Amino acid sequence: MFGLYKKFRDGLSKTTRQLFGSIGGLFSGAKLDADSIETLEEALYGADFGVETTDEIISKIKDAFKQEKELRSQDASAIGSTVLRRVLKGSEKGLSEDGTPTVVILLGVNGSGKTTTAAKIGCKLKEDGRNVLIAACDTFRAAANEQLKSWCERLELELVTSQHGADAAAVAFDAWNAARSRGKDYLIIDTAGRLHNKANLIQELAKIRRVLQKHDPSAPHHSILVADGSLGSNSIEQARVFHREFGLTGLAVTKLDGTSRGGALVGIYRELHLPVYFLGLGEQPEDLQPFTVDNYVNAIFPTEPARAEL
Ligand SMILES: Nc1nc2c(ncn2[C@@H]2O[C@H](COP(=O)(O)OP(=O)(O)OP(=O)(O)O)[C@@H](O)[C@H]2O)c(=O)[nH]1
Ligand SMILES: [Mg+2]
Repeated sequence: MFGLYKKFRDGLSKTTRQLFGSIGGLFSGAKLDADSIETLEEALYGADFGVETTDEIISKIKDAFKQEKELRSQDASAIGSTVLRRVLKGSEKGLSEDGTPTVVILLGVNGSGKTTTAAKIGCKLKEDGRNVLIAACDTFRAAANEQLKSWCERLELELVTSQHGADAAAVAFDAWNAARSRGKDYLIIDTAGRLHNKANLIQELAKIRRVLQKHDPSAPHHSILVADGSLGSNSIEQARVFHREFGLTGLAVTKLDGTSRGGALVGIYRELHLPVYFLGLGEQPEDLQPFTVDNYVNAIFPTEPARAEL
């Protein structure tokens, strides 16, 4: 379990450094003063935790500071941890088996990590003993099929390929049939991030959903927005649009290893109540990890030196 936590800690270390690096480190014993509390406030904004959560954390730190002048950065971390745990209550979500097959569709803007996340999720499910079929429904980008194919070869996953320019919904329809007839537990659908324009993309996604529902009215069972974590507050806007247009069941937040803005999922959860399935903490298959509040909060606001090691 500690190994898994280490992945979160390493993957989110840029965010934690952003928060505590500017106020003298986390377990250095440095005392907080009005200036360092202000610096921490700016850092929380900078890490995209959002106004409400930042205000809550900072006002609790200020209250504690008034009562006890000896406040240290680890006390601030403990306060951050308590607030974040409360805010994120209920935000974990897994890929429950809800259909035969369970249909998982990955959506998101260009470059957010959909294709690699589809392969990584497939790999995870396979390791858990599930039968998985992946469908290449990004028929717009010329190289998309090849990219997914090479991932699936590497991870030994079954794939339904598509021709460049084919009707993505028809590919999804056939892929569902293939998954059903081959007795697959999960069908994972990769989609395009960009078409000629946004309206086209939304229409194509809606059509994919319609044809899947001809097979199974309850599909897709998991509609996951793959959001690039380094885009910070932009990802909130993406979540709003995709949720309004498609109806999401949750998020996978990628590329957290490359950013100090690891807080955006908190704002998305607060506003849209969209839970989080996975975090992307690096480029390797094992760097995609199921989201847990414990690991996320402990990595960002460590409360014991053994957990920090930064
Ligand atoms: N460092 C890091 N890189 C990631 C992560 N997730 C995805 N990437 C990289 O992001 C890049 C884009 O990923 P793709 O999976 O191709 O993104 P996409 O959403 O399918 O892109 P389009 O098909 O063009 O819309 C690739 O180089 C991935 O390796 C992550 O968690 N960490
Ligand atoms: Mg792709």
